[in-house]
Amino acid sequence: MKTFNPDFVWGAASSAYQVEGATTTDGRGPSIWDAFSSIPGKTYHNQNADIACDHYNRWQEDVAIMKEMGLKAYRFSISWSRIFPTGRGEVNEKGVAFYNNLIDELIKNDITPWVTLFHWDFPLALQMEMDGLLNPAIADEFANYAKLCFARFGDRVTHWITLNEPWCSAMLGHGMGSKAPGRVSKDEPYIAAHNLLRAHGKMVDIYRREFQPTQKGMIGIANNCDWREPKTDSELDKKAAERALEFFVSWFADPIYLGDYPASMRERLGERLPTFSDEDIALIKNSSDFFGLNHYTTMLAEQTHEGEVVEDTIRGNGGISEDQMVTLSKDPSWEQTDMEWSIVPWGCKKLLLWLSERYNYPDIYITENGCALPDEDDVNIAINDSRRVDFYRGYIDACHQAIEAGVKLKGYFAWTLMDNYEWEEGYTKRFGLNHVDFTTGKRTPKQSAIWYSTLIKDGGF
Ligand code: GBH
Repeated sequence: MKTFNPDFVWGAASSAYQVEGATTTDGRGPSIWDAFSSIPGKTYHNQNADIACDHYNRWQEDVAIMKEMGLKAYRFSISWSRIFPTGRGEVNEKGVAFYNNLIDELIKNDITPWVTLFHWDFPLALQMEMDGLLNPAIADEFANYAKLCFARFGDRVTHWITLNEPWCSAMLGHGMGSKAPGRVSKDEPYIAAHNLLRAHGKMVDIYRREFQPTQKGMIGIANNCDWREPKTDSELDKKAAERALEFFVSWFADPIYLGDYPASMRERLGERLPTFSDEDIALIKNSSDFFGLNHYTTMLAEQTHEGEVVEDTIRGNGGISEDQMVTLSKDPSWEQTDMEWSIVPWGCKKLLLWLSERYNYPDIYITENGCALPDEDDVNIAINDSRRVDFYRGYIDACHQAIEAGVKLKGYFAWTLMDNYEWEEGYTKRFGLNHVDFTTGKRTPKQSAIWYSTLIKDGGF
């Protein structure tokens, strides 16, 4: 049997907009995702998250499901515009009450809340009034919102994640336009990312100065990164894979762990990459108590050949491909999920080792890992999800191997607790350990949920 340390944190994750629904209930203000999903053609069949999993009304039942599964931790996010309907100003006490109830119920059931402050559902008012992430002044609005959350929830919440996947907000929200706010640009991703890092620095600074000394919690960021394997043994391809990882995760992690953007980005982007002021970097450097990693897949990376037309796909190339001169591809033998993401557990192990070496062996938590599988609208197919069990067994085994090789991996959160609103894919992509019937709201455990509970109970598999 492969056993894990008894303190290892086994959890599941979700995010506010994907599960809560009740988008106009109890004074919640609109977010950019309400606006984006209301524009024809932006999401699958124009689906929105007005109801989603109706978690806003079913939270007690959902905590009971977590308890039944034996989860030690639940990662969820707070909807900023539930707390501040216009992004700032007056607090919406009903929104605060919802999270207070959820937090209390989790604690009552011995489930540790891990709270993400921002998982993409940016307040629409601040988008319109301030141009959102493109405005440097937005960092102070993040700090103001975070401060309220620390003040109201920090007596019980001791695990904070400032931002979920800033790479996605920057590249998919401001580069490719596939996610809200739907902007298409080659330069804005670098500006949005810069302001997100500044916002992260300010949120952490407030926590460390005003709350951490008494609340004794920990705070970090959740970055996403897929592994990049050199396509051949050539030096050029090895460097291309390295560069692809730098443009992906080091873009955010180097400023935090090493104090500046990677040299490869500065070299290739020049002035298109903003520069940190001394004041900014003083707040950003060393601003994570742990390394949060969302990991889903692996791609092959090769140096883009001279004269080759670089295909202009931001998503498929983990960024703006011509900025990196990296061409990505898949090994045809790799099994695919319903997202067409390849299942490559050894890529997870390699990435954990790569991050550990580059950032001097920080404590790492996998804050998301999971897969969508086809045909699961049908509950009878969904509950026989042996392929998802295989997926989790493979990736958790890779985590075990990484730990044996010296990686300080301290926890793992499955994505996701239950099927939910998969952003622009609507309800077609199901990542849940539990099936949700979106007509009735009924939850049904899949085989993977049962397998995961057994793993948690046994402390290994
Ligand atoms: C996460 O993002 C989100 O945090 C979560 O809200 C979401 O529901 C979940 O994942 C599932 O999508 O096309 O081969 O280049 C996932 C981030 C970034 C992971 C892009 C896969 C593309 C791989 N994703 N990446 S590829």
